[in-house]
Amino acid sequence: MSEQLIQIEQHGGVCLLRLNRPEALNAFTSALLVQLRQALETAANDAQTRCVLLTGAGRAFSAGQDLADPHVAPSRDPGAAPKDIGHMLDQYYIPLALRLRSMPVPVVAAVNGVAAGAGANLALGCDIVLAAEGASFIQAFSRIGLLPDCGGTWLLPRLVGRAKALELALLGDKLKAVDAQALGLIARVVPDAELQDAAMALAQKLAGMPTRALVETRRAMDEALKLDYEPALKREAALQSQLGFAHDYLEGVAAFMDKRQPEFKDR
Ligand code: T3D
Repeated sequence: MSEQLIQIEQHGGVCLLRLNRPEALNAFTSALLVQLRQALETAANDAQTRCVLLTGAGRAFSAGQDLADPHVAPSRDPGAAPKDIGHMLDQYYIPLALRLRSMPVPVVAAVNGVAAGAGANLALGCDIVLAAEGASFIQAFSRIGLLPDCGGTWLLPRLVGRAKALELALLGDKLKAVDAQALGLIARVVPDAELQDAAMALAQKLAGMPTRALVETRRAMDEALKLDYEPALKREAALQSQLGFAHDYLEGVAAFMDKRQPEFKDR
């Protein structure tokens, strides 16, 4: 049987996915990337799952691409043909980044330690990012002669503006979680010992909310980034129109009027 590189736990409506190569700071091998993609696909197709929570085992979230992986690491043999990193991105990382961004449920990242390179940017692509006080973010790419991938060039300027994005990307310095929050790169920071409980409480809260409305909110915001004001207003109206015909809107209003807790069902 192949090694379990993603631990999967179901907690009610929350599917917890834990990157599980702690001895290598959860660095991504192709096997880990495949298992993560499969786990996300399973969660996406599981009607019980209403929120995904992504975290790392051990002291790191992820150190990014495994630089010891012979499939991607440059060979030291002077006669060896160079490897095409773009191919690795096309094959593994782009589908993964797109899958995370298009999940039919909200995705929370609980960054438990260092998140470097692809590890940082896959976390930053999640819907809500929580980090432990001791966690950090490193755009490690420039340190090894690369540029930020896994959405880094798209996400960073949008999250923190061009000036800070370029500073983070060019220098590749370690950014503490509190500083990441102050910049607007991540949503929340909690004491180390409280991260897992805080992240699970947040994920459970999201799991009890109207999933479809949450996912359409993500979609509307991502689309609005590419639109002018008026087209964005019209796009909101089109998506709102669909939500207005769905069960959860009727239920939300009825529960409000009846002064009871709503039971949301749409996904
Ligand atoms: O290549 C492609 O396909 C393109 C895709 C690129 C995407 C990317 O992610 S590029 C960026 C790759 N990541 C990095 O460059 C980060 C490299 N790691 C570090 O800079 C540091 O390890 C950390 C800052 C993340 C943590 O530092 P520290 O001091 O807490 O831990 P450490 O001692 O450096 O690492 C602990 C172990 O994990 C160590 O192994 P050992 O000596 O105990 O046997 C170290 O070699 C290993 N490790 C850490 N990061 C990686 C790694 N092994 C393989 N790949 C890694 N990325």
